[in-house]
Amino acid sequence: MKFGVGQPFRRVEDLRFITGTGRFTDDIRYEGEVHAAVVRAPVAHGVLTMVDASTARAMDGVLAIYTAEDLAADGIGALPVIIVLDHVEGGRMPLPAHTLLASGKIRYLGEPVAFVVATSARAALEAAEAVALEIDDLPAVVEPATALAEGAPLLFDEAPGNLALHWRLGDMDAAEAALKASHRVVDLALVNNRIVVASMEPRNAIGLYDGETEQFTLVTGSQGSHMIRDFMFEGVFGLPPSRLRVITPDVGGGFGMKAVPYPEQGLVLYAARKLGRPVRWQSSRAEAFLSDTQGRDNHSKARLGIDAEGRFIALSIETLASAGGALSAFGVYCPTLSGPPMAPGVYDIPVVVTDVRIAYTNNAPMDAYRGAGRPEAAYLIERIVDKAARELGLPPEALRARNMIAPEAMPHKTATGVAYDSGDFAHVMRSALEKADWAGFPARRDKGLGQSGDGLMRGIGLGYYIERTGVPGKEGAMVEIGTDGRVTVHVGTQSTGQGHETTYVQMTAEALGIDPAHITVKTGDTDLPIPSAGGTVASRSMVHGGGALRLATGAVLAKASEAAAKLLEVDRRELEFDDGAFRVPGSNRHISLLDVAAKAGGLMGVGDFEQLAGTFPNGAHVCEVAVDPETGAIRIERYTVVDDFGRTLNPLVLSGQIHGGIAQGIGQAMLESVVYDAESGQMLSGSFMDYGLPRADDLPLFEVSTQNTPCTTNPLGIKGAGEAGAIGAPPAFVNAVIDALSPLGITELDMPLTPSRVWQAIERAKVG
Ligand code: SMO
Repeated sequence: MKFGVGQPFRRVEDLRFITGTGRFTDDIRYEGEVHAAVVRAPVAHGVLTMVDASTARAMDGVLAIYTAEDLAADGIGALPVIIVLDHVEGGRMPLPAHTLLASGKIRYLGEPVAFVVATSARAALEAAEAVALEIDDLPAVVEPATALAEGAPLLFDEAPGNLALHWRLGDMDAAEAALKASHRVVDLALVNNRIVVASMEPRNAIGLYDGETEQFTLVTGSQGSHMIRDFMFEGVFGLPPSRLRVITPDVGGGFGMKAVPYPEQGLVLYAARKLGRPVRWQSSRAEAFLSDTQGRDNHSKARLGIDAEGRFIALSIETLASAGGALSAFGVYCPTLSGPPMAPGVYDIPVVVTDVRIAYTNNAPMDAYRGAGRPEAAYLIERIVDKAARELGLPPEALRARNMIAPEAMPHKTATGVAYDSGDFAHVMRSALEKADWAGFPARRDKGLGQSGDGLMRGIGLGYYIERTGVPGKEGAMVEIGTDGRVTVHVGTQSTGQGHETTYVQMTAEALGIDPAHITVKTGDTDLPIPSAGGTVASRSMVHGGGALRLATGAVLAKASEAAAKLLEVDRRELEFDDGAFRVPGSNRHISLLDVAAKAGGLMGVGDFEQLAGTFPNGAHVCEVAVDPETGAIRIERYTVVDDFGRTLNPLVLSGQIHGGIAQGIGQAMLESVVYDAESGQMLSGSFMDYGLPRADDLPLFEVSTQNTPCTTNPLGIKGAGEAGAIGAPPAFVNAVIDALSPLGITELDMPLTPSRVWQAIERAKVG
């Protein structure tokens, strides 16, 4: 089989990952390096009256202890806020400074207060524990509704009423009028639960400073070295980006959480400059629970207006969301620019409005988590459509089919202003229903019933998602062919486990007709010779990076064909390129690309790509569950997905992405929940003993396939696939469980559907 695009080649990076020879930040050592530990706030809300480091400073091995005062004296600024929006009433949202260390006030549990550097990690930790904090406790608010309530304790003076942002997309009056004119209005209240990101590799950072050149280097696990560089120097150090090099080696999971800058990255650089030594910080799992950005936490009330023919005519959503106790870089992005535009999903709904209030709350800062706003949108529309079908007495697939945007209507501009370019939603849904044997489900449901039944309550659920990926932006790539026949591909996207090396190697091998074993992918370094780099977020890597690589291989071939024409003494237009060689048709004259490169002293081509519009992957998830009414435990018996990704580069890598996404989506829907004590703001779910991540035996085998409709806004025809699994899974799972429990009259249940929550709902339903 020829190695090329579309084929299920095994991941080239896995040999090093499964043999323990990957190179993560923690595998990198620098001579003379020292270790840092963070002193973190032990309370969620309080006035910080004193930081006493005198005992700690005198401890063995301690080199320095820095507080907010030290940073201020050295002119160190705050972390940048990238998404800044206006209130719907007018006026810019407040921008309270996200400083590297707390000063004056504590606003969330685990907030960094002081930074300890010592000769060993152990000495740093012990000294951190000896730093005494004096804090006058304040009552905490951990839910957006309580934070926004009259008289709630105030987090930031700049944000009256704890309101981070009041934002709206659409016209409330128009929606009210349309709802009033509706034949029927379906209501739904739901909570999209707050979850931790739980990357396998926790965050880390090593800071280096060269006193002679005054250059900084930051080694850190991130979703893009270039973006972290730009963030760090915008505000924090007040220096041009050229003064900082960021290196990101292998990374074990990011999911949005590692796309943003963190205090510790600035602190290791600061300490490295102060001490003239490399400074290393490595997060523990306990710190990750407290200080990594968390995801979701949307509390929504929605109404869907339907006409007498079962057509959707209006959707109105009111959401409360939280920003946490510090404003993260994209902190307000998910519930505003990202989620609400996707509120109508794959349905033609003429009037749509989303009104959102984002509150400052005494808990971890909020930011992107796999899907970043689109999972919230998909969950809401797919839950309310399912509820509507039940109320109307229609099969859920029939109500969906009746309202889906037709392929003939593409491109389609939604009421929320998003231009879907392509897709055949009804076809994809039918395909998924067939593969899932939807029609045969009633017989399977009956296995639970009667004398000989197993007593389990079975249900089947459908979730159709659409998301916007690869949002407009630039990306660069460079391809170099050495005189030794080695090909090096430089890209600015960052794999955190997705298998980018495989797909980029596959694309390059096909374009250049070169043995994949001769191709190396280089990424994760701001010194790479590429024109631009946006990192890996919003499922953009293949859309943008693939686009850039296509241009770069084209550029290298253009140069090579010129050189080949000279070597073969023919006009360049006469040459054909096939299977790695330039040939003169009708003769046996030819020269391989590698020979051309060797004779030309090496070749290189640069790709400077701009994606002008979004891509719209979409698909249907079908989930089948069995609920044990005695215990509330849920077993997933069958799981089927059909996706439209435009074009499949590598089906093996692709299904790996979908599997992982489903696991995260089901994790959120079935088990995961960050719980803060409502009064103290202490975290009650601060370890994997208390926070349920899904394990392999919680999940079934997934049946995953594609029905692709090429994307028209991307030259490769692809639609981003990285986040999709996590978007379709929660509604499919919850709809299945509610279907199972519907004989008891249960129509709403909030994630996570843990055994205790399900059991309680069953018991309540029995009584009620
Ligand atoms: S949640 Mo992603 O890295 O846009």
